[in-house]
Amino acid sequence: MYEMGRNYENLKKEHPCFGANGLKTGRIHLPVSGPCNICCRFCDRVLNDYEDRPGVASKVIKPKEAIDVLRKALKICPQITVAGIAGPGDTLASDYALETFRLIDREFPKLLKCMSTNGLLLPERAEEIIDAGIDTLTVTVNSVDPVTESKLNKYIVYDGKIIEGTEGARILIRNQLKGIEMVSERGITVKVNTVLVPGINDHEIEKTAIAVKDAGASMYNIIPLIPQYELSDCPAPGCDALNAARERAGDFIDVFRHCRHCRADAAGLLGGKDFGAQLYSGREPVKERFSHG
Ligand code: CLF
Ligand code: SF4
Repeated sequence: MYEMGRNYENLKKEHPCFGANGLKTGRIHLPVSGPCNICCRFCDRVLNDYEDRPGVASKVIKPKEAIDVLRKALKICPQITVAGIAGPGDTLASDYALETFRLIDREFPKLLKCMSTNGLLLPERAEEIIDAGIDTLTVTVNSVDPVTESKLNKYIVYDGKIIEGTEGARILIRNQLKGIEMVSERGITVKVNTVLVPGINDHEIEKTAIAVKDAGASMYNIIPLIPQYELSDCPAPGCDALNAARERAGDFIDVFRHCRHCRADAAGLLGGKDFGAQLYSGREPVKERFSHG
């Protein structure tokens, strides 16, 4: 466990997604988590070498392979300070992410361990997350209103059942906020991501920012919709709308403004070239750099 990482002020110097200089500090995403337990209406998870967005990886790897990839990555880019897991599915829908973080804690104790989740299983798995030594946790909360959330999320899979519409959305939101409270009270620094979707959740960004801040989140990251799947006809927000939403949220919580919408297997400096092609044989370099980072 990286003790310094538990201090928010230190994270601002060492974690590129919490304000550290993205030209000097880097992150790697280890794509160990394939399945997901909810169905976002904008999600299109695929395996390929060329798309530069969350939810995409060249392949899904096993926890032990992730350690080999990490060792190689640190040789190529010693500025990497953060080992993250952000999909391509949900990190809590299977055990692979937590298993990988336990291995990282043993092998690379100085690295910050950063996990990203939709939060559905956060309350029931909070103890495991704390035990694995996770330093920073990102929870994607797209709305705290079940009616709005049901326009963004088709269903959840919970307790072995598919739960649709506002009923599923209500459970998801409850678990997200409860989970944020549980882990932040135990010293894990929480960032919340919201996918900004024009006409659906853009009018209630303040409400979401206030709710997640009250639950214990320290940082807020608003990322623009990449129109796909059921929302493929929805327009992506422009820079002005994105900036306006960030300004409004900034009245209530620290806002991160340099998100690169990383692939689930991104590697390198946040502000630099991705070198995933060197880690995964056969992969072509991606041009630039959505799940939920
Ligand atoms: Fe990865 Fe996300 Fe951790 Fe960063 S990314 S799990 S907090 S180490 Fe960062 Fe990439 Fe944006 Fe995510 S730039 S998509 S916010
Ligand atoms: Fe799951 Fe993330 Fe896709 Fe939503 S965006 S369905 S949480 S993988």
